[in-house]
Amino acid sequence: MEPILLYGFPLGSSMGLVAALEWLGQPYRLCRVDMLGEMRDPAYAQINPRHETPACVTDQGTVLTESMAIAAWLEARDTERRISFDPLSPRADRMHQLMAFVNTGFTAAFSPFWAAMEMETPNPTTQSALRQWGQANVMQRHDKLEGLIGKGPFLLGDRPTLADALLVGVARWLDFHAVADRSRWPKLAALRERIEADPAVIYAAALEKGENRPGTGACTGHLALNDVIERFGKSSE
Ligand SMILES: N[C@@H](CCC(=O)N[C@@H](CS)C(=O)NCC(=O)O)C(=O)O
Repeated sequence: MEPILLYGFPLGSSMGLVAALEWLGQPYRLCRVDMLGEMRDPAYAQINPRHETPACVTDQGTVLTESMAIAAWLEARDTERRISFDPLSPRADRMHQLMAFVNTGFTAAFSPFWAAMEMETPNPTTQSALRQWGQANVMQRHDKLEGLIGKGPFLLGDRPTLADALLVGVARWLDFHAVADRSRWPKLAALRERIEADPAVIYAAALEKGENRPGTGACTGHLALNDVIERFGKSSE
């Protein structure tokens, strides 16, 4: 069977993995998950007991969670090296390094903003402290990423890879939380503009918003979350 990527909306980090599947060009299916609703239902624990997206149902019908694990699964199947590099090459090492940076400190820096926004009983003092903490962290992680960006048009040279895919879903949180103007980091701003203008990213962002756009044709359709849970979910991990 074709793998199924469960991607979250609104503004999920998983949007970049949808773009990566388009770049990969192998048949896949999608399942759209409302992160503010159905992802919090007890039934979703059968897919991911941590109630997070992304998740992937592999071609073997097993559920794989965590962006890095899903990216590694895609990389292993990227025999034409469209979104990755020879695993024994220095460029593969560099790609993993950038992916790890994006998936850990860079992504985590935004957590206080999400926590402030999603407080069940909003407390302005706590929210302000969280935002202040988040602001310092996001700025610092952006400074570090700016320093890591090379001269090529994308993170690893002249074509987008899994590293760009992980970045594009998360980087836009800077604008959403109005942390700072993206022009403060010129290399990152130019990189984001390039990735965001990529047809696969435009396609993935449109799907996330519930719009229908033609992609490469690699996506053979969407499945309803209930069906995915029923067929592939398990009662405990
Ligand atoms: N470590 C996980 C984190 C995934 C993650 O944080 N996903 C967010 C959406 S981008 C989420 O599901 N958050 C839970 C929520 O919004 O309640 C991974 O890399 O896949």
